[in-house]
Amino acid sequence: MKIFILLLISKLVSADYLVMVKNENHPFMNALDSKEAILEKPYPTFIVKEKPAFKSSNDFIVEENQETYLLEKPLLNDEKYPLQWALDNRGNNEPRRGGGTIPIPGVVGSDIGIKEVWGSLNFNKKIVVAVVDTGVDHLHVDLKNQMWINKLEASGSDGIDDDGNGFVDDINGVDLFNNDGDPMDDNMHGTHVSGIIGAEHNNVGIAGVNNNVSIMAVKYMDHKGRGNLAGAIKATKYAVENGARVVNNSWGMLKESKILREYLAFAGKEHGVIFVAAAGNNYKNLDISPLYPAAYRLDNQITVAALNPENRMTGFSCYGKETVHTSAPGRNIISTVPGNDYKVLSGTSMSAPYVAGAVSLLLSKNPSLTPLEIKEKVINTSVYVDHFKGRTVSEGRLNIRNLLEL
Ligand SMILES: [Ca+2]
Ligand SMILES: [Ca+2]
Ligand SMILES: [Ca+2]
Ligand SMILES: [Ca+2]
Repeated sequence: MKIFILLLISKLVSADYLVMVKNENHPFMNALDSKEAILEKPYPTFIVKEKPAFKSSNDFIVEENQETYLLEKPLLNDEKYPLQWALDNRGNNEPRRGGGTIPIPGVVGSDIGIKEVWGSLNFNKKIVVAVVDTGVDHLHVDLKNQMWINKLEASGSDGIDDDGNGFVDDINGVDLFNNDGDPMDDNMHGTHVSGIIGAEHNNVGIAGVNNNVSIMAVKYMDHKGRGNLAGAIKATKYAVENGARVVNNSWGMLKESKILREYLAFAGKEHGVIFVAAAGNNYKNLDISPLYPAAYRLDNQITVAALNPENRMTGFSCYGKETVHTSAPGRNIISTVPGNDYKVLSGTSMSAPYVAGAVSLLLSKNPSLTPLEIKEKVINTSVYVDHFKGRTVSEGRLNIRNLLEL
C-alpha cells in the first residue's frame, strides 16, 4: 500500500552558498572561503560561508544552499476531513451546524489519536460492525462500499430467503421495524453513526475510523428514532447470529431489561461479541441514575461519554466512575446522512461509534482477543483527561494509536 508520496523539493531560505568551480585557474578561486568540499567531479564544489562576491558564469556556478523538505501528501483527501476534529483536532476545526467553524479554541491533539497511524491501519481481516439503529443509507457514496454483504442473498433470488436466516433479501442488513430486507435509513441517525465508524477513504466527504470495515445495518427504530425493547432484542440477535463482532448501540432506555442483559452476556460468552453503548445525553451519573444498555456493567460492554474539542467532557454527557469506561468526541461531529449528504450532530451517540470503529480495528489486528481483553485495552490505553477525573473508569479519552500499539 502506498502511504506517502514523498518528493524532495527545495525552498528558498538564506543559508550557506555552494560554488562549483569550472575554471580552477580563475583568480576568484583564491577568494573562496570554503567550509567543506562536497564534490570533486565533474568540477570541484565547495560549501562557502558567505555569499561570494561573484555570480555564476562560465567559470563558476554559485547557488544558495537552499533548504529541502519532505513534501508529504496527506494520506486522507476526503473533502471534509479538515472539519473532522475528532480525527485531527487542530484547535480551530470544530464545525458549526449551520456551516463554518466554532470560534472557541480547541485543544490541539485532543482527538482519538489516529492521524499518526493512518498509514499503518492496513490489517487484512474485515470485521463486521452492526449498527443497531434507525437504518443506514447503504447507497450513500461514502458508505456503499463499506456495507456488510450477505453473500447468499446478494447472489440469490428476489423474494426468497436464500440463506435461511428468517429474513428475505437481507443483503446489507435488515429492517425489523418495517419487517423487510432493506434497512434504508428514514431518520439519519444510523447513517451518521455509520459514517463515523467506516466512511470510505475515497477523497469524498468524510473519513471513517476504519476504512476496511463491514457495516451491518440493523434497523429497528422508526423515522423519529423511536423503538422498543423487543425490537432492540431482535436487532441484537440478528447482529449476533449473522456474524457481527462489534455492535454499536447509540440508543437508550430508562428501565433495566434483564432479558436483554442475559442475551448480551450470552452473546459475549458464546459468540465473542462486544457491545459499545452511548452513555446518554442528560448529564446524569449512571452509577446512580442508570440508563440502559449503557449501565449494564457487563464484561463485554464498553460505555462511552462525550468529549469536546476543548479536551473536556461535554456539558450534556452522562458519566459514571463505575459504569462509563472512556470518552470519545461527541460535540459537533460531521458525518454522513441520507442522500449523499453530511451533517453536524452532537451527542454520546456520536462518541460510541468512535470506540466501535476503534474496536473493529483492534479486532482486525488481533481477531482472537476476547471481549473482556478488548474492554480492558480500551480502558488502559485511554489518555488521561483531567476533566474526566472521577467520572469514568479510565478517566480519559480513546486513543487508537495506544490501543493498537502502533
Ligand atoms: Ca435471508
Ligand atoms: Ca433473496
Ligand atoms: Ca425497509
Ligand atoms: Ca470519504
